[in-house]
Order: sequence, then C-alpha cells, then structure tokens
Amino acid sequence: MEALLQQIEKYKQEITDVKATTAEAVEAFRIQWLGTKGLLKNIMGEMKNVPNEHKRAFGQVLNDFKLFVEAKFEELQQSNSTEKSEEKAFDWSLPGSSVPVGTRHPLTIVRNQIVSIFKTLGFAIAEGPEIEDDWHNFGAMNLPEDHPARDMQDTFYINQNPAWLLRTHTSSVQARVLETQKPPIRVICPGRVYRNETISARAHCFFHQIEGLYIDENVSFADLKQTLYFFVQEMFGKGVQVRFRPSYFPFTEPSAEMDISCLICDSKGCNVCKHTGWVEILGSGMVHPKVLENFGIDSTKYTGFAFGMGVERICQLKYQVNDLRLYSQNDVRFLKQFTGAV
Ligand code: 2NM
Repeated sequence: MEALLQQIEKYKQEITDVKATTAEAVEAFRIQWLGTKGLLKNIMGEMKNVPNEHKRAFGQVLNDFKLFVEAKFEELQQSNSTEKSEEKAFDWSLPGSSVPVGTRHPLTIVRNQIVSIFKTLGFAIAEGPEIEDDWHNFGAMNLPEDHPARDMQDTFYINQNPAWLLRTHTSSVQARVLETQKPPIRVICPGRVYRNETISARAHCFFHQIEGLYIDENVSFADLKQTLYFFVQEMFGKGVQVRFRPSYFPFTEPSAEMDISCLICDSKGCNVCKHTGWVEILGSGMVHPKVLENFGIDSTKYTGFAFGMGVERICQLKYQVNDLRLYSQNDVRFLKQFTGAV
C-alpha cells in the first residue's frame, strides 16, 4: 500500500517532466498512460489487493491520479496543435496556389496563323457584322433571287425583321469594303458564319471562315495561284503539293477549288482524303465583273481574285481534329492540347 503510493508519486514527477513536440509523441504518451494496456489501467488493477478499510481513501488517490494524467494529456495535445497551426500560418516558403492560365482555342490559333501569313503579303484585315441584310450577303455577291442558298432551310433569318439574316459567308464584309474603298484593295475577312444544318461530326450551324479579296489593275489567275500556293507552303510546309479543279461560284468567273496533297497519309490514301491522296481546302476564282460593277468599279480597267476557306477544315488537317462538335463543346481535355502557339 505504502509502496503503491510512492510509485504513484514517482509517476507524477515523471509525467510532469514529459515534453511532446510532435503529434506522434502525444499519441505515444496517450498509449503509454491512457491506452487499454496503459499504466493507468495497470494501477487501477491494484485496487483488488487493497484492504477493505483503505479502499475508499485509495480510490480517491487513484481518481486524482487519473485526472492528473488526463489533464497532462490535454495540455500536450493543445500546445502541440497551436504550435502546428502557428507554424502553418507563418510558413512563407510554401508554394502559392496556382492560377490556371488557360490556352487559346485551336480555331483562334489557326486563324491567327492564316491571318499573319496574309499580312506578310500586304493584306489588310476587315471585319463586319454577323447579322446582315440580303444585299450584302447575297445581292451584291451576284447570288440570284432563286439561289438555293437563300432558302429558309439554308440560312437563319431574324424574326423581328425578315430583311435580316445571319451571314452565310464573310463575302458580306468584302461587300462593305467594296462600298467604302477604291482599288487597289487587298483584304482578308476572318469571322463566324452560319448555315442552317443539322449538327453532326461533319456539319454545324456555324463555322469560321477566312475570305480574301485582291483587286487592282492587271491581277490575273496566275496571281491567284501563286498567292494561294505561297499560303499553303507557309501553312503546311514546303513539301505540300497543290492542284486546282474547275468549279462554280456565282461571284467568281472562272472559279476553282484548290486541293493539297494529303498530309495525314502522305497521299497514300486514308479516310480524310477518301483514298484520293488529295484534300480540298479552299474555293477561289476571279471576281465576277457583275460584282465589280455592283460597286461602281470599272471591270474593263480592274480585275481581281477572291478565295474562301473554312478555319475548321485547316485545323482538322493541321491537328487531325475529326469531329466538328469538339470545337464548341468547351471540353478542357480537348482544349488544353493546343498550347504554345500564337
Ligand atoms: C469563296 C470562293 C470563291 C469570294 C468572292 C468574293 C467577292 F467579294 F469578291 F465577291 N468574296 N469571296 C469567294 C470566291 C469566296 O469561298 C469559298
């Protein structure tokens, strides 16, 4: 009995001196003293050996000791956690939380590349409204009244005013340039255009276009060919081959479509080139005299060429994007693949 009381006094001294500076040390203290196999349980076990007349007094001593150990444990826990949070609050060496910067949209990257190539050739950039009137979108461009492109099914009209529509090409911007400027004219018109289509992997109700227009004295089809050949070499590399196929557009005569050798399969034949080795990338032609006359430009003195291309198409060939819907779904897993470009 006396020995036990002495032992408890020794333990108290020992416990008073305990210092714990880490969470692990606090836990070790808890296991040593308060755990199911801890010393406190051990001493409590001695109760059964204490003679009946001393049980009450000894019980009091044991209870005090228990409270003493628990208070120490609480103290260790508290000093440890305040130390830790102070440490955190003042640890200026931790890295800051990063701010995601984002990336340019692939169509923006490709549009910028196309625009900068034509800028080196002296083309100016022109922009105009997406909501247009019939004249700028169709009439001035020599599209007859009964042309299928004018059909309600092909174009979006605006309810409030049936004279308005969403432009189907950026030729409408060129119409505005021709209204306000005199030759020589050398512009490219990038922008969003609309077609009334059912959305699929190959069609969308809008896409992005770049049209070009060059009007001066003595502009020939040779100028058209050389300009566009220069463009694809800059865009796709010097090894690219081109071919022109006769075509038809109401606003050009003669008209031609330009193909380039298939970069996906090196012209060996694949799905993209439909096993022909060639892929169509743009339409072009010599500006129709009627279009020039619509703007009071003397078509016996001036000639010009024009062309139009879809940015999505160029982007598909450059980055092998094979579903048009990816461009407008805003999926960052798609978008963040295009980095480091203008
Ligand atoms: C194309 C193809 C061929 C074109 C013509 C004109 C203008 F203003 F001179 F009449 N602008 N764009 C043109 C010519 C567009 O896109 C496939």
